[in-house]
Amino acid sequence: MKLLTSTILTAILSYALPASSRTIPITLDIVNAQGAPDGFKRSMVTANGTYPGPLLTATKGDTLVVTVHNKLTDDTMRRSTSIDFDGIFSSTSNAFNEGSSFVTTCPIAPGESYTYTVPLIDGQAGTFWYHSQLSVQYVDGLRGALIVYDPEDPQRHLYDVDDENTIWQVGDWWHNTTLPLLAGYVATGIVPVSDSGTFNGVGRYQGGPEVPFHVVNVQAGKRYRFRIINTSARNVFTMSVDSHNLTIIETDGTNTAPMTVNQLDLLAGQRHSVVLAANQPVANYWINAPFVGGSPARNLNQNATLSRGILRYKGAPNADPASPMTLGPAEAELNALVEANLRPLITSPAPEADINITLNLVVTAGKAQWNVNNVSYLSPEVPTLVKILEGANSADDFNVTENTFVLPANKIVQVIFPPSDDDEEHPFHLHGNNFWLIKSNSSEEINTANPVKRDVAGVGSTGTIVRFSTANPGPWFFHCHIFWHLQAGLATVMASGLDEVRKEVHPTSAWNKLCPAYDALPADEQ
Ligand SMILES: *C1O[C@H](CO)[C@@H](O)[C@H](O)[C@H]1NC(C)=O
Ligand SMILES: *[C@@H]1O[C@H](CO)[C@@H](O)[C@H](O)[C@H]1NC(C)=O
Ligand SMILES: *[C@@H]1O[C@H](CO)[C@@H](O)[C@H](O)[C@H]1NC(C)=O
Ligand SMILES: *[C@@H]1O[C@H](CO)[C@@H](O)[C@H](O)[C@H]1NC(C)=O
Ligand SMILES: *[C@@H]1O[C@H](CO)[C@@H](O)[C@H](O)[C@H]1NC(C)=O
Ligand SMILES: *[C@@H]1O[C@H](CO)[C@@H](O)[C@H](O)[C@H]1NC(C)=O
Ligand SMILES: *[C@@H]1O[C@H](CO)[C@@H](O)[C@H](O)[C@H]1NC(C)=O
Ligand SMILES: *[C@@H]1O[C@H](CO)[C@@H](O)[C@H](O)[C@H]1NC(C)=O
Ligand SMILES: *[C@@H]1O[C@H](CO)[C@@H](O)[C@H](O)[C@H]1NC(C)=O
Ligand SMILES: [Cu+2]
Repeated sequence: MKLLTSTILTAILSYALPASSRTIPITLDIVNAQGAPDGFKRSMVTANGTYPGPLLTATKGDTLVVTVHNKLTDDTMRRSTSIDFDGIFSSTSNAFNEGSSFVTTCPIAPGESYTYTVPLIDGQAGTFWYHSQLSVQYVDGLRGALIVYDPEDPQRHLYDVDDENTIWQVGDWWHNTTLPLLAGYVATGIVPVSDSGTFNGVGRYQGGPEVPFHVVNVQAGKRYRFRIINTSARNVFTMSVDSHNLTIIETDGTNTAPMTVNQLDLLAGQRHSVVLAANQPVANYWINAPFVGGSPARNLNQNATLSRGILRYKGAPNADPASPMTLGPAEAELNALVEANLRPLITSPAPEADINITLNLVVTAGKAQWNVNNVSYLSPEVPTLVKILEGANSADDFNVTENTFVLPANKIVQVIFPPSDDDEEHPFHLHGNNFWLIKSNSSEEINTANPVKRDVAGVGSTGTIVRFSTANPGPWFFHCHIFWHLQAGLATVMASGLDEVRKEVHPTSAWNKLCPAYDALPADEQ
């Protein structure tokens, strides 16, 4: 009888779902694998043995059901794991599947499995990615693209091709594994400087073997939607393609009014879709992806000029471009993206703020320690969400080092980052939501009328202001996407609507088992 009832209920529920809504089952085996993305062989943490991991695709409105099997064994890197689907909105009720270690979940212990059910809500579509959200583990390779296609894309007429071959993932790469690198950072206060940059998983370092560059094939006369994802953990990449313009149409999952540039910067975690018209003579062209991040003098393997790919027209020889490798357009021809000039395709004015929060980012000199308002974030042992479900109700219910801001539901929160005196931009990323970027570091102007909405924005020397809504309550991690800085404390938790969270979040028994399993692990398996 019970079975019958639930069968009928399932039938009714599926009938009520919109026709486009499908369930996408995905399996990811998290394994250590030997690889040499830039020609230097090392052990990595990967999804299914590759760097980047397998491409995940879905259509607007689908539900991803991602089963992760943790098969990690190499103890020079973290052995537990947790997956964040970066940029994907999370409803309050699904906060426990959001993947942020010690904020919304405990990590998955080695030998264990967990299934993340991730419904794509609010008509969200665009360019996203997934990565480990446990310490700096994604530096070891666990990163990959997640594309959500929109069959009703309002900008579909602007391009002809958008498929698995039009994704560009740039990332920084280190020869050593993260536990020794992190120990070096803690001992010296100097963020490890990357050995190389990779373009779709391949790169070169100074003096290393001539690993073939990734080739992007195009056909003259066609227009391509390239989806660029900065999967780096530190470096800022500057993208350009010799002799071609790039028309930006998407920023972090938000459609933008087309804007043509010939160079754009992406901070760690940021994404852009650009349209490239293959309107030049049939030939090979350099795709330039140089990066900056720390002093190259600290790592003589590094040569940012070697971070690149090849755009090959059909009919062109199987060879490197004849032109020299440059860092991008010459000064006189430069038409670079200014973030503050981006406009959403559909105007979305920022509502007036109900609450102001000022966040001051300050490094402790000579130490691997970053502070937000004098507090260096330390992951709690009991995840924030568990504390809330157990009754935590105010900031006093969290240790000061959890840097947790308790906020009411259904308000507009304005976060003001005063100008920093650091020469590195900190890409601040909000989980589960996005924000109106009303003041970009690239401009002095405050724009509440038609700001772009995105989920990662750089905080730098001119100051940054964002506004977000707490209509979707939850404990949402808000942190620097330079994961070395995050690990050194550059993070906060924006915990809104705690009563709503208690009402709406009903975790599964599989999720409830994650913490006891993780807590029981010896230190080297955590
Ligand atoms: C933003 O801030 C960074 C770091 O503080 C600075 O180096 C950079 O030039 C600024 N960006 C722009 C476009 O002004
Ligand atoms: C990952 O590997 C597993 C095991 O081979 C396979 O079943 C799964 O389909 C792969 N996942 C993706 C996304 O390719
Ligand atoms: C990694 O770091 C350890 C500890 O500092 C060092 O002994 C080892 O040589 C390094 N390996 C590489 C490949 O840099
Ligand atoms: C990726 O982000 C990092 C860190 O913010 C940055 O140093 C690097 O230049 C970015 N890459 C691109 C292609 O913009
Ligand atoms: C790129 O855009 C500039 C300015 O809009 C234009 O002058 C130039 O002809 C374009 N170049 C190509 C290759 O389309
Ligand atoms: C970096 O690589 C480029 C291209 O091979 C080369 O021209 C340049 O000399 C290299 N830089 C250094 C510092 O060796
Ligand atoms: C927030 O700060 C801005 C700028 O200082 C100020 O104009 C505004 O009145 C403040 N809003 C609230 C709700 O405190
Ligand atoms: C940070 O600490 C310093 C020195 O203790 C103090 O002067 C300052 O007011 C504090 N700032 C904040 C935002 O709490
Ligand atoms: C709680 O915060 C204090 C500083 O106020 C810190 O020393 C301590 O390590 C924190 N405890 C935990 C469990 O995070
Ligand atoms: Cu940072």
